[in-house]
Amino acid sequence: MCTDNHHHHHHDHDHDHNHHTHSNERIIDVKKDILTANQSMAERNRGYLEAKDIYAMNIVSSPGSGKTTILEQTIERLKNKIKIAVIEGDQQTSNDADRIKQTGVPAMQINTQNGCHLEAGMVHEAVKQMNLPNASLLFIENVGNLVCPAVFDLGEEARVVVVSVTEGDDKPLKYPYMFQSAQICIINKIDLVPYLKSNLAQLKENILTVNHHLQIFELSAQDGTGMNEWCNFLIEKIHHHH
Ligand SMILES: Nc1nc2c(ncn2[C@@H]2O[C@H](COP(=O)(O)OP(=O)(O)OP(=O)(O)O)[C@@H](O)[C@H]2O)c(=O)[nH]1
Ligand SMILES: [Mg+2]
Repeated sequence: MCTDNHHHHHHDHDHDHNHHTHSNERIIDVKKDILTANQSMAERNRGYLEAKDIYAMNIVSSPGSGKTTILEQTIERLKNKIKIAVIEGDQQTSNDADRIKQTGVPAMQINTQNGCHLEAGMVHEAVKQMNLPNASLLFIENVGNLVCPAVFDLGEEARVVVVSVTEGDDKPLKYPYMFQSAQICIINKIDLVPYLKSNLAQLKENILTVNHHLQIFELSAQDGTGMNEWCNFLIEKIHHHH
């Protein structure tokens, strides 16, 4: 189920009371209910996480931009300094949770089946089952999708949008809602910039055009470029948070 929270409230009643109009209105009402229910569950998650002093990050991107690789590399560098756990969202397979477990930190896979995003209720169930330690860092890797996860709050403290340089520098302009809903942006795979026509400066300009508040990190999760800066930022965040 995908939806967006724009254009829901004011319908033009142009006296076109045919069947088509009615069923569309019903769909819009159902979508609004889903988002309202999600939002209240997200607030419950937020309260739970806050009480346990858990800093939760919702990692969103299109498929294959490198979310799991970034998490693997981040965990290797931070696991001896911070308590970390991961919730993995994908339509099918436990591949990503299995990859994270290799690093030695707890991971739980959520399969959304035909769903294209995680919802707060799914995270609620996972968090309860995982019995997370106090004062820890929780990464939630969302389903690879640059559209739907933008409107589903999971109760996270920060949202991180990952965009890799191979996706083309126009992606922030074409999918602005995701970039507008995030506070942090990771540009990944910068090791590939020399092989591409797309332009890193243009990508950054487009990111800031849609959301000039975004804090940008340039990474190569493959060769480690930028990882120190990213990890220092996380350590700082966690210490500030406690
Ligand atoms: N060259 C290069 N390849 C990378 C980098 N980061 C990830 N990759 C590769 O990109 C591919 C996808 O990486 P994943 O970490 O699985 O991406 P993901 O965003 O978790 O993918 P989904 O969960 O399926 O959406 C893999 O083949 C990685 O090895 C990078 O910084 N540079
Ligand atoms: Mg992944």
